[in-house]
Amino acid sequence: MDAQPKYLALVDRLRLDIEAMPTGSSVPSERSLAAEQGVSRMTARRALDELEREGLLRREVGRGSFVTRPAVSLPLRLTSFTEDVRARGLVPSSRVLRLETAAAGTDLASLLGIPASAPVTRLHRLRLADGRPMAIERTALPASAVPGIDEHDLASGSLYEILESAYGVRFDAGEQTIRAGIIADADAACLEVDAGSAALELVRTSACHGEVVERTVSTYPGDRFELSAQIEPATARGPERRSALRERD
Ligand code: 16G
Repeated sequence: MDAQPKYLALVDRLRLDIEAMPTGSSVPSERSLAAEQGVSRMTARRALDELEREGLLRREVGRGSFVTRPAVSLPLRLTSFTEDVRARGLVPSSRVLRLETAAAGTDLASLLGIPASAPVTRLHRLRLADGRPMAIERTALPASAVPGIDEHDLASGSLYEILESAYGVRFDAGEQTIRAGIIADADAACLEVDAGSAALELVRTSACHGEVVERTVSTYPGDRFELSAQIEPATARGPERRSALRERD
């Protein structure tokens, strides 16, 4: 007996194809899928139903099916920019745009869970991969958690590696929000995109032993990046699958 129903094997194959296709491309119809893949139309239909449920395709009556991307708030792994870029076989680097320590102020204080008068280190970096600008990251760190952070080499080093080796901070919890934005005038030249163009903003708050140590807003050019996630049936149990920010085709 097959361990996996036929339509699920087809879903796995199609998911890989669809993930490699640009948004809006057309997906083969039930009938051509059945013929191409040597399965029944019922199996092809169930596979398309499942992909639609996962948010990977949209069906339009009378027109066919088209590739979409799921637009939801996603659980992500607490990996660093450095790790993500290295995993793609590229060389990460940074340019420090701003580094200063000053009072948090009310908004940041409430996000970090500290008094408004408490000092916060603000670190703004242009992040590059193989010398190409990828994102601007604006990080705020409660200064009391990272005394002397500005003495570290933040231009060539990884913040997460420094936090771990020098301060014993290894993030064990975090929250991430993904939102649309606009590239500000001040960021346009650095990112080599037009001011006012679309941005993808990832806002991450990371904590270690219940204490927030980082809040970072990462601004990526919206026309070059997309967020892709492995998704599972609502009934799935076990560890979360991965999500990844990747360059668009
Ligand atoms: C990632 C994190 C960011 C963190 C940075 C550290 C996201 C959305 N954000 O970009 O919060 O500050 O990594 O990178 O993934 P680093 O260790 O390379 O300096």
